[in-house]
Amino acid sequence: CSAVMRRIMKTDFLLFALFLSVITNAVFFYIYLRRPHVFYPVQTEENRLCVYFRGGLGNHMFQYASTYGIARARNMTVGITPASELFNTFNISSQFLMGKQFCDTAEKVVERKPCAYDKGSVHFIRKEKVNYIHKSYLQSWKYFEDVEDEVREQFVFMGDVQDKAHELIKSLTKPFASKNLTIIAVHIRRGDYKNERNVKYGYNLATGEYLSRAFKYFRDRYDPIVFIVFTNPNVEDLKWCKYHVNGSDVVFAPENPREVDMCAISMCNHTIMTVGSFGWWGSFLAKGTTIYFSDVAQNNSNLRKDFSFDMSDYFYPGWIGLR
Ligand SMILES: *[C@@H]1O[C@H](CO)[C@@H](O)[C@H](O)[C@H]1NC(C)=O
Ligand SMILES: *[C@@H]1O[C@H](CO)[C@@H](O)[C@H](O)[C@H]1NC(C)=O
Ligand SMILES: *[C@@H]1O[C@H](CO)[C@@H](O)[C@H](O)[C@H]1NC(C)=O
Ligand SMILES: *[C@@H]1O[C@H](CO)[C@@H](O)[C@H](O)[C@H]1NC(C)=O
Ligand SMILES: *[C@@H]1O[C@H](CO)[C@@H](O)[C@H](O)[C@H]1NC(C)=O
Ligand SMILES: CC(=O)N[C@H]1CO[C@H](CO)[C@@H](O)[C@@H]1O
Repeated sequence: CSAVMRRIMKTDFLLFALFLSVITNAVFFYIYLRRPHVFYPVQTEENRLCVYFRGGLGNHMFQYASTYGIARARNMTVGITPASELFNTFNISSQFLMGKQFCDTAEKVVERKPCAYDKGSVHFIRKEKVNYIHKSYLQSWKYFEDVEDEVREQFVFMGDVQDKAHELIKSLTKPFASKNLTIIAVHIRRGDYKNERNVKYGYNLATGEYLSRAFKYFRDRYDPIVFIVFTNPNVEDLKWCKYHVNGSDVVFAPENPREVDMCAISMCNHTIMTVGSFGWWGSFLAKGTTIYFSDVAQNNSNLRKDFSFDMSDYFYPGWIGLR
């Protein structure tokens, strides 16, 4: 009887040891996933300013460009983890890529206003040999004003994206084939900006009147001309656009990946934008004349407070505001 007992106890002990080792491994694996720096020394990458990516492609571009500008101003090196669609859109140098653990353990910096320039976002108190992460939107051209050429050099679209965008423009403008055609990209964003929460926050949508004024601006100056309209492919927005934008000089771009749309916009001669950072960057990269909707935020709204008093930190110098 006691021999049987002993055998049972031995089996139990083995099972228990196995159980303990599984639990211990699981705990370490969990810590490894959540807090990888526990297993790595942090000191090997110093004075990095990490980019915190959130939002859509346009947001990511502001976050990257501004953090890059701030890092250059503070003698830091930008740090990025490859968790952004920027890397299948642009041929950005991999020299800034680093392990996730460095940015996960970095000290946080935050901005005061997401659509305005703030000195404190650049000249934050910085300890030597410490990595920082800018958890901000940083939507102002002033953050990368001094390194604009470097930013443009990095925002060069991948070869395959360029090919698709080129094909798209070629096919859309074919019926207009004529010498010296001026091509205007029109980016109309409505979709998410229409929802109750955004309207309450203070977002205004571009109106049909704004679009007619913007179209007129270019029609008065260029001939022959063609407008290529880029918009959300949902039924309601398309219907709105087709009602408010008309003429034999207007074509609608079919649905394409976002990076192809932005590349195509950047290849046009001039741009008309409505709201949002996607149109902002398409216009910035196109380097032509840009007409923007100046009434983007309701007066006295929370959104209006996100901008500087005249919104000039946000809209690029030389762009023409209409409403
Ligand atoms: C910038 O950083 C480099 C290396 O981290 C250092 O050698 C250099 O002295 C710094 N320059 C300034 C102006 O702080
Ligand atoms: C990225 O840029 C490098 C250097 O300019 C070039 O050799 C490479 O072909 C580019 N890659 C793509 C995918 O366009
Ligand atoms: C081509 O268009 C540009 C811009 O509208 C204009 O300045 C130029 O005179 C035109 N050239 C010809 C040959 O028509
Ligand atoms: C429009 O842009 C294309 C590509 O950059 C350029 O080749 C063409 O000359 C421009 N057309 C006009 C009328 O400015
Ligand atoms: C909002 O404020 C601007 C500038 O102060 C003014 O021009 C505009 O008329 C105002 N809009 C409304 C709807 O009150
Ligand atoms: C942008 C544009 O040209 N819109 C016009 C579409 O057609 C209506 C009705 O003819 C005009 O009122 C808009 O100005």
